[in-house]
Amino acid sequence: MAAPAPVIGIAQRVAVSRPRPAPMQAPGEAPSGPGAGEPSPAPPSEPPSPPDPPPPACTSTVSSLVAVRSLLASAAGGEVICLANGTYGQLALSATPTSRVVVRAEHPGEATIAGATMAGADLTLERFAVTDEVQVEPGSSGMTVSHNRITGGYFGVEAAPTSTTSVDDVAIVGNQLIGPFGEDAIHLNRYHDGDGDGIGVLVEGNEITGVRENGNHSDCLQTVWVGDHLVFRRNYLHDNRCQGFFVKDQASPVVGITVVDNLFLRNNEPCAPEAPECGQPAYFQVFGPYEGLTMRRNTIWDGDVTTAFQEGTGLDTRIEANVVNRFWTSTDLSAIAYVDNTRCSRESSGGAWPILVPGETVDCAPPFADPASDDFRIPGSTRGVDWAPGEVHFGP
Ligand SMILES: [Ca+2]
Ligand SMILES: [Ca+2]
Repeated sequence: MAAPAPVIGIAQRVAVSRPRPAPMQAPGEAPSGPGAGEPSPAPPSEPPSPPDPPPPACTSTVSSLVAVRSLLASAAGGEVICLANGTYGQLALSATPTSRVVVRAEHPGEATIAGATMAGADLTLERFAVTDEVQVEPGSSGMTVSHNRITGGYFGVEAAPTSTTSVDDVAIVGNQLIGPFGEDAIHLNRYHDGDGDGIGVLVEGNEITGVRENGNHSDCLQTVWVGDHLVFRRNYLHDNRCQGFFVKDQASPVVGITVVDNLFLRNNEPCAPEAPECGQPAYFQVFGPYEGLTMRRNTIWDGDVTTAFQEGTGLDTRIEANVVNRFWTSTDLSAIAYVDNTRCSRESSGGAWPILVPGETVDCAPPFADPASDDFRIPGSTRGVDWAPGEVHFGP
């Protein structure tokens, strides 16, 4: 097969285009990070995929944003406020009900909003067609963005516009995010597990496509400025030119990164017209320091796709049962647990992999079930994704 493209462009990429509170360190100038710890025992298996139940029944149906806001202002908790078919402006939600309030399209995908803001606590935005950014506000908690089709905005979903204030327990679940966006499909800052359930932000079951580098560092998922308990699972990224899963610029370790059962396919869309020489981003790119990183059963394949580790690692790092075309590191991963992975190439450039790589299979053409339909399961294998996109409902 053709030699992989050099990764130098990846190492030189920076994180954000918005104002930055701390100076960037050029790659290579940063300390190499703390030593890695002892490999941990295998974690328990993940819970099964949540089903996509029918939307909750409407308790009220209205046909204006003013009416939505009015109902929300007087909500006692537990309401499901539905918006009738139509095209509306930006939906600004702000409330702290005593229990969750859902605001959704009465008919999935048939109410279009020009973006949304979400402030307060325990609100769900569900089943809309969304043409501009969904912004979860700093200081909020328990916000859920669920089963929308988001097709515009500087960011598709931003949670949150802050480098300091935490945003607690956000869930971004089941959405379609279809680029191009001004920058990223999902942009996370300062996520935090406020309720102690082990999840600071949940990004699950989303389809992300059409994100192409346009010179603004166009990522499918970007997270910077430290957070804790990032959970990214069962997402379907395809036909992009993005950094797909990207963690960087933390002044202290991110505690808890769980990346499980995601399917990353094809990252070779053309550069956006605004940036014709944009280079080839890594589809999976994690910078240290962090503690408690689990990368398990991801499939990252098809085309020029790179899984890169840089600038340190940390305690309790486990890379297990993935099917990855190309692993690459510029940092010392020699003390991590790396077990039972299938890979085509595994490279280092100034970094190191463990001496012992139990269960590693070298295979540049694994017997995927049906690549033509993006079914990249390997029959009979416990490596890589255990689902296929055709079985999953994304969006409204
Ligand atoms: Ca939580
Ligand atoms: Ca970005």
